Order: sequence, then structure tokens, then C-alpha cells
Amino acid sequence: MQGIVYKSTGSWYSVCAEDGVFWNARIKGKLKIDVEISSTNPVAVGDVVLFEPEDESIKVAMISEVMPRNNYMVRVSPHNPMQKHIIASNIDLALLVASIADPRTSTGFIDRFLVTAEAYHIPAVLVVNKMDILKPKHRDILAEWIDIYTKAGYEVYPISATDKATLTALIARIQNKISLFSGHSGVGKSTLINQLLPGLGVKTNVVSGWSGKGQHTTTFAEMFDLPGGGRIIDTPGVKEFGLIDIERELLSHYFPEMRDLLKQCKFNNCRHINEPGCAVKQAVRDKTISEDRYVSYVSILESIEKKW
Ligand SMILES: Nc1nc2c(ncn2[C@@H]2O[C@H](COP(=O)(O)OP(=O)(O)OP(=O)(O)O)[C@@H](O)[C@H]2O)c(=O)[nH]1
Ligand SMILES: [Mg+2]
Ligand SMILES: [Zn+2]
Repeated sequence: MQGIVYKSTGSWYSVCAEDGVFWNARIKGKLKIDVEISSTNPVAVGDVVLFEPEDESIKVAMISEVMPRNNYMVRVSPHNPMQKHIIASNIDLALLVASIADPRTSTGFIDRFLVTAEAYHIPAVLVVNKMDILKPKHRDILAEWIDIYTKAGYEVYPISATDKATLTALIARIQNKISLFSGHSGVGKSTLINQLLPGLGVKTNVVSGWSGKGQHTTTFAEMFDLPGGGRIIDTPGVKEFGLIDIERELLSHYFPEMRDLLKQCKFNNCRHINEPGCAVKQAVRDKTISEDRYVSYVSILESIEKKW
């Protein structure tokens, strides 16, 4: 049988079969899987899997094969920084949920997420939550973020997850897509997801994400069907994404606003640090590339170079 993984809790997976019935599945000893990637989790939310029923009466099954993934989003493993953890696979859109206050998300963190999404060829957008609690100084930061990220080619959605009226544009954007919601703990990913699902008839396990007590309310990634078509994936909060497998020569390709300029640098192996005739540095001076993004570029480049 074939199905899609909706939830992973470590050793058990919730798999939705083609007829809509959910199974509780474990991984078979010998799992058939793409060998190109080694990750701490062999099966991720969003995976299409083949499984064999073990006990039909209680819907327990064994996953035997993971079908090739269209794409996947990764982070460094929280347990081993040398290994990657697949957050989710087969996604159409990655949403970084950030907040300016309570908690504050740094632009460095946003940029690392965006670079990861670019490197894995997943379209990404920025969602800025908790608009309702912004003080005047926060509003200045919001204006800055909108300037920085729209200039870089990204859509920015300022919202309040607690106020459905602010969600219209975002709802239209994720319609019929498989969307991944990522971000720091406490930015309101689960609150937002609860708003996007119909008020009644919501799976009760969604509610655990509601309490907002302490940190890391959501502990496992989970996918939900959107009422009008499409799916959304809630994920646990992350402190940092880390960056894996990004070659320093390719890093500037993962900054969309730099990508178009690269051919204009005097040297074709320009690192855009202190080379003469660098089109990227010129664009920073001309303010067509924001200084903030350039600072992130340099900081990520340094962290990659340290690894080699
Ligand atoms: N004022 C305000 N509070 C919000 C908003 N969205 C979420 N919150 C609150 O922020 C807290 C954290 O929300 P969650 O939805 O649990 O955050 P999360 O991103 O899912 O956190 P983790 O599951 O730990 O990653 C809760 O107390 C929410 O009520 C908002 O738009 N405005
Ligand atoms: Mg949550
Ligand atoms: Zn250059």
C-alpha cells in the first residue's frame, strides 16, 4: 500500500493511505530509501511511503520503502551538529514565521533559513506575526524588514495569528499548496495553523500546540489538510538552522538579489569580500542590495570557511 506520512513521533509514523485511512507505522529493519542523503531521520513528514499492514484491526503497519523525494528542507540535527535532520519533504512553499517582539527573531536567522530554502530549491516567504503587540520602535523594524526582504525578492506577510482578518493574503497564497511553517519557538506557528483549520472538527491533537506554556510546545512535525485544498505542516521551534552542504562558491547564488549580478564581477571566482571590480559590493554601496543581507552573506561565508 502507498501513503503519505502526516506525523512522526520518533519511532512511530502516522501514515495516511490513499483511501484516507490513517495507519500507525514503524520502519521495517531494511528500509528502501534514496541513498544520496544520510539524515538522523530516515522517514520525514511529507514522505510518500510504501507500507505493509501488520494488524488490520488496529491499523498497525510497517513502512518498507520511501519513494524518491521531490525536495526536502533540512536543519542540523539538534543532537549532532555534523548530521542533518529532514524537517519535511515534498513541499511547495516554506514559510518562515518570525516575530519582532516576544520573541525577537534576528535577520541573521531569517537569512539562514532563506539560504537553506534556496539551496534546496524551495520557494520561501517571510511571515511576520504578532502585529497586534508592536510598539512604535517595533514598527520601524517592521518597515525595515519589509524594505530589506522585498528588495531581496521575497514576499513579506505581516499578520496577527490571533486575528483572522489579517490572514486573507496569506490564506490565498497557501491555497492548494503543501506549506511548511518554520521558526523560533513561541513565534506563533501553531496558533496560526489553528486559525487556518476550520474552527470545529479540528483534530484534537492540534490543541496541544495552543497552550503556549513554556517553550517548545510543538514537539513533532505534523501535517494537516487545509479545508479548501492543500496541506500545512507545523514544526517544533528551532533555535538555529545551521547550514549544511553549502559550497562557499555557491553561497551568493542563494541570495536572489546577488544572483543576477554575479556575471558582472571582474573575477569569475569573486567572493565579494575585497576583490576589485565586485558588482555585489558596488550594489551594497548603491543600496540596491541591503547592508543587512550583505552582512549575513559575509557571516555565513565565514562559518562555511571555518568548516573546511
Ligand atoms: N499577541 C499575540 N500573541 C500571539 C500571536 N500568535 C501567537 N501568540 C501567542 O504566542 C504564544 C506562542 O504561540 P505558539 O503558537 O504556541 O508558538 P509556536 O511557534 O507554535 O511555538 P513552538 O511550538 O514552541 O515552536 C502563545 O501564547 C500564543 O497565544 C499573535 O498574533 N499575537
Ligand atoms: Mg507550536
Ligand atoms: Zn563580487
